[in-house]
Amino acid sequence: MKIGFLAMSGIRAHDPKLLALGLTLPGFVERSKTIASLPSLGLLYLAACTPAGHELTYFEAESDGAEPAAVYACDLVAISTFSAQIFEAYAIADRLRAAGVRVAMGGLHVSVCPDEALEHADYVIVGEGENVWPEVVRAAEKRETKRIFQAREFASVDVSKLPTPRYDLLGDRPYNRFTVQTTRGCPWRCDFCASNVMLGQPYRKRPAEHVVRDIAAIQRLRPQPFIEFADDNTFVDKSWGKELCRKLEPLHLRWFAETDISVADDSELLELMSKSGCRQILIGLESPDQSPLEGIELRHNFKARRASDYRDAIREVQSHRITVNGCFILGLDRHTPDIFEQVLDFAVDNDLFDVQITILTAFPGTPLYDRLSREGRIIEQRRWDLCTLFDVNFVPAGMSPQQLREGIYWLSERLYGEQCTKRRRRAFLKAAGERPSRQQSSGVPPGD
Ligand code: B12
Repeated sequence: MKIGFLAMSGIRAHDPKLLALGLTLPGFVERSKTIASLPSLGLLYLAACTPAGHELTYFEAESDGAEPAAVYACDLVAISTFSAQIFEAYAIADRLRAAGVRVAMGGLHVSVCPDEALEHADYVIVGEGENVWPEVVRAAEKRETKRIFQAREFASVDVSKLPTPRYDLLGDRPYNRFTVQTTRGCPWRCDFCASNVMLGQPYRKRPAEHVVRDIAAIQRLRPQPFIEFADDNTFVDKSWGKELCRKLEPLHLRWFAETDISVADDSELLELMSKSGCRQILIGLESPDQSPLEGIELRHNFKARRASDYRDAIREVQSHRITVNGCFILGLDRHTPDIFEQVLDFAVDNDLFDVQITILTAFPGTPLYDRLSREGRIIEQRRWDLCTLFDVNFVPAGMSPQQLREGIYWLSERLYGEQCTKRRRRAFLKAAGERPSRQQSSGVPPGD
């Protein structure tokens, strides 16, 4: 069969004012460009797990939700989508099926809404795809009827046996970064986190040599790639993290990872990260002070316990020539309209190199979604297209939806304006020894 792998690309946001701001503020625009064009790692894994004897092609739908014409030549198309573009993905699936192409859909959204997806696809896959996908291909070959495949009915995915994703299928598309996974999962089950819905699984680490093997496959395509570790929390296990960094060092990479504040506890790890090419870590700080963080995790209360360390931790990480991208979620239950100014002050006072502000979002399948639904606080039910992190679709506890919107406009204009961006970065660039001709482009981590 001809099998197509179709990723939904681009960043989504509906709020017109925020979109307009995004088009004008330098920090915002650069960051969006950097991340908007990452390939779908999930699909590259599926391609690697496809039984032999099929012709495989990787496609991307455009940001306007249009599919490339060539995808209609496929017998089977695997679509991967998050919630924000699910309706665009369903429309594509409908068009493909009307043209006689069989469609399989998987990923985080359809894993929690499989019945909804089955109205648009022949095969819907719930959970991690690697061990299920060969069975889906066989079903499509035999033209079996529509059905839902549950990953839990197959062997669970052993991350120490994952194949190298089929990066070769990406051809010479102009990606500015490539994703590699080193771990799956996160021990801190935050109630808003949409990744957790996939994970009845514990936190899993891949063997460091397999990560190196996968990066070598990327380097065969692009000699000097910028690697984005597509993990939820890379450095939970510090000694494994050190082993990974030691193995990365000879590769002369530049890389980015998402992790938690505890990396700052281990200066040996930070030094190894820096030496092996770590340019930036993204940390979900969520709120500058402890109180709004109380209870946001289902267990551990990690972030609330560590909030008082945030300032020192940022300084410590950035002193190792690694920039911090501090993420804040606006609209947490204990946030009042003061929060916008608090975030601005925190970012400036602590020289945060990059800052990501997003709106609290109730993704389907999350404990947050259930709670807000129960409390009657979801404004429009099943508006998955508003799950962009930039649109308000709930009634905050400490302000009105309009105050939340206005607050994020106010904060975006200040945080991402040229003056403030320069000011936040000044200390890092100075400490980095005035060497940053490559580092000064706004919004992009040094070296990018
Ligand atoms: C890297 C990343 C991105 C990248 C790349 C996205 C891409 N094209 O794949 C970029 C920066 C572009 C991005 C953008 C966005 N992201 Co993002 N991103 C991630 C991150 C950190 C890792 C994703 C990843 O590579 N995972 C590794 C792969 C191997 O896992 P996977 O994709 O889930 O695939 C597995 C299974 O889901 C399944 N599967 C997936 N698809 C299919 C299809 C078939 C047919 C089958 C059989 C199986 C299958 O099998 C795969 C292998 O096991 C996640 C966090 C996370 N842990 O998922 C957030 C995350 C996916 N992003 C999220 C969001 C909200 C967004 C945005 C909507 C934000 C915005 N405002 O635009 C955008 C839009 C996404 C887009 N247009 O593609 C949310 C999604 C929640 C949701 N339910 O929608 C997440 C979960 C973050 C979070 N914790 O909230 N993102």
